[in-house]
Amino acid sequence: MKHLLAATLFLATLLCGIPVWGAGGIVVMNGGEVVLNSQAIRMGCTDVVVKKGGSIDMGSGTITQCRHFTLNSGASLTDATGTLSLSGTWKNNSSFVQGPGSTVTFFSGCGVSNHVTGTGDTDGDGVMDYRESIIDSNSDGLPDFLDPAITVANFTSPTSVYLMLLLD
Ligand SMILES: [Ca+2]
Ligand SMILES: [Ca+2]
Repeated sequence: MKHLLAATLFLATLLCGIPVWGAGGIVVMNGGEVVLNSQAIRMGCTDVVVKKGGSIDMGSGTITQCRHFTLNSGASLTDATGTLSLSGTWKNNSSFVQGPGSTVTFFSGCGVSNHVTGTGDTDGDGVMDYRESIIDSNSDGLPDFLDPAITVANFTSPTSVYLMLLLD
């Protein structure tokens, strides 16, 4: 059954050009769309990448066991009440802002560490994700990049490091 599903997806990919779904994870290309509705996808420690012009509509679905999750510039994510669980890097370079109904959580595993980067502003507080990082400054369980209550940048600019070295 798994082989049949994989073959079907591969054929669909060839015919439609979207999405690419295989051993390396899911890549949603320009013009591609993944609609989860209420479905659950277990990624098995592979990555999800949404490229410019691609989109994922989470609906009430779940994506679990994801390693890295990337939204390129111009990518689209509709989170609705969806749930995403990842162990590696959240990279949002798109205009995606998380809505009130969805959940993004991190777990340990897949041989990688939890990390946040990208110039997007996932919590919509005006501070880019890579500046807020995964630190939970107010210890409420939400990392700063998902916590609109925290607008403090945790990023140390290279200039500051350089000055510290000079003063040392
Ligand atoms: Ca932010
Ligand atoms: Ca927090």
